[in-house]
Amino acid sequence: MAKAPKKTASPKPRRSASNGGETHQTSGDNAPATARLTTNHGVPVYDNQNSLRLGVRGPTLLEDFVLREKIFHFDHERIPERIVHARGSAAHGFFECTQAIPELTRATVFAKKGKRTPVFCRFSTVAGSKGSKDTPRDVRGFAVKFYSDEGNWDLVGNNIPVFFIQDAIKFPDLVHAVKPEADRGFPQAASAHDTFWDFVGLMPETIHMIMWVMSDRAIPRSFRMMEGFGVHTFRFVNAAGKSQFVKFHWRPRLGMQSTVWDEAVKISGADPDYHRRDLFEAITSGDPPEWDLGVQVFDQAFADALPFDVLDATKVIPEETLPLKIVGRLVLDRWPDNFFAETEQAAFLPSNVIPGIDFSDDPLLQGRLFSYLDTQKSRLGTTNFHQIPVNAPKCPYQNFQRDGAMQTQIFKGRANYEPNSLNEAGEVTGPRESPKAGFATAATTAVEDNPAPKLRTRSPTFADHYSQARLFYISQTAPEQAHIASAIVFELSKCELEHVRKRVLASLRNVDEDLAARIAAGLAMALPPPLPPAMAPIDMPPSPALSILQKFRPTLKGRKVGLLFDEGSNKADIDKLKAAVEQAGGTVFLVAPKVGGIKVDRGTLKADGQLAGSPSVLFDAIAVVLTKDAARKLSEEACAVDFVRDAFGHLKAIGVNAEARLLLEKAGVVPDDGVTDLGKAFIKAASTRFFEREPTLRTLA
Ligand code: HDE
Repeated sequence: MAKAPKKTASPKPRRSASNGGETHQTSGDNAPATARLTTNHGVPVYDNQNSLRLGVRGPTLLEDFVLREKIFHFDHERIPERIVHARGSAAHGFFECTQAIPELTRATVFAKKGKRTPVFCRFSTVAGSKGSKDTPRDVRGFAVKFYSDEGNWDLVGNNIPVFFIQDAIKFPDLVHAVKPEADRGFPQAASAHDTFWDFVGLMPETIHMIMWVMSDRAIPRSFRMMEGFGVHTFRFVNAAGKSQFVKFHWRPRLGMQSTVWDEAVKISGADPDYHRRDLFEAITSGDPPEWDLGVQVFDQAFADALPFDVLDATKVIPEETLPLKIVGRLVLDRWPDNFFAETEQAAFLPSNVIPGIDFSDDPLLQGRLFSYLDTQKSRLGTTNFHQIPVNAPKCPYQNFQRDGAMQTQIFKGRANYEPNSLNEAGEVTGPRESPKAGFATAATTAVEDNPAPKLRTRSPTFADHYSQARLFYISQTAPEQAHIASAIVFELSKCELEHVRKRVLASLRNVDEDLAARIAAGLAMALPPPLPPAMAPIDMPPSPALSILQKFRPTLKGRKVGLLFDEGSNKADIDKLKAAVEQAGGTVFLVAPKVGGIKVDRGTLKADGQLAGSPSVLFDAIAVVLTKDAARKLSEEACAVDFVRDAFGHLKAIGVNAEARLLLEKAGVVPDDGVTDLGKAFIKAASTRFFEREPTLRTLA
């Protein structure tokens, strides 16, 4: 029998004596070379605690190459953050084709039912810096890199299907307007300020996206509970070269869920990494999030019959007009090994398409095709960023591009040009073009067939700015409309310039008179005359698919219950509840005033989190299991009272044993359908939120 290979893991570091009492961990005399600390050039390091100095207390010597290399590398650890979408979290996984569509596209990703393609997916906020909170009101990026066997395809989308602007030339203005104001450097990760709303009022094309961003879609509960969209119209091209238009939609299997505004604000203090942690926990606990990929495929005749231009990224094609065809699923099941190397260095490029996928002439998309390649040079510092493992294709790739900073490939031979005939001398000759297998731009109308002048102009087919904003608003339920109105009141209330507020109000009158009136009332302002629209809006039948609540199916799957207990709590009740929640697909997080172990009625129970550090905003529902004494004691503790009051205020279910009701009274909870005992009723209640409670709690616009 073959001997088991020797373990090469580092032996336990040993502590050695030190002169100044500093801690030394050493690899041991017989340690394998892999256990030794070395410089970046492989020289074993003798002491990692002290720099080289003249005498015991003298000056440090310039010759200390160990110190200089370590500090040099550290000094340059940061790279420029992304100019937008700086804050992000990512995971590896796979895309599985669930319905082959070779008649629509030759993209091998969709070639065969069951075919799996590895992916890397990064979610992000847009406006905030890399270290900003996870839960501002903002659009979320939803970027997927498919490592296909014919190259990388990057679907660099958002969780909102439309965009603020129609032409790439306005992007720097939009981003300047939303980022912290230039003179004062605030607000961070927030659109609630003058410059953003100034831009909005002056650019009516933003108004449809504004409706979405002011809706609860912009304060998602989790990345796992967000939809995703390719936004632009793209093209599918099949093997015969036939091309059609396509729009891409990601649908979360857990359903779409959001927070409420007050909750999102408080989460950002309690856990600025809320979404990152949520994704990390789901993946590392073996509960990988999944999405279905739906496509809307249509031809030119269909596009021509629509009342808007499919090249205009501020428009959706309602699902009721063109239903989604589900063609695959995305599973994110592996957290990156190293955040910087993978998540931070990931470079997505909308220009990364593969045979079978092509662009439309959407002027926003066309601008993006330039921008992303360009930005990688300043962010990652080299044209060779594609060689970083997270960016490198997983299929073979070779060409005659050479050299450049940080070249890691060692090319053999002298064939660095083409055509060459070096093969005739028996030398390596290099790769060649593939007329059949290669990416060929879809044969759409050639310019020669359709002579057009060069123009710097906007198509009149882009002029309807309001119809779809109106469609979005009328498709929402009453609580969702109230949230949109209240969000706009909140944001405009943060604007100091009155004329900015007024112009936005004037624009909103074209969306919906009732909405504008509610916002004016919320601001205590008079309604100005409507802004003259470039094109009079048309009314369309509501599209329930645009609403979160109309699609919501109650579920405990992927949701977290915070269970508060204290000394003497009934362990059997806690165990029973935990089992019931887990059986329904949820998880329980135990909260107590102290974490080390608390005496309950039978034994000791350790909490997962301390009460002061685990407010109820971090959970989807709460349960409270207390003795009468503990309830009395906690009624005097602000964090315990807030735990209950916030859960109630954020429309969450509260399960409670009889003895703990005292705490609820102290928190001003008026029991309703969402306040239950610890039995089955709680499991049902914890699977949803209680929006009907809201009007009793706060004045919404
Ligand atoms: Fe981006 N965008 N964008 N964007 N975008 C970037 O690329 C840009 C737009 C989106 O997780 C940058 O590598 C321009 C629409 C995502 O790494 C930059 C325009 C949509 C991400 C850039 C747009 C997006 C970015 C910054 C107007 C939704 C993060 C760093 C034409 C469909 C990807 C980088 C990741 C990132 C430019 C508009 C989504 C500067 C010029 C529309 C998800 O190149």
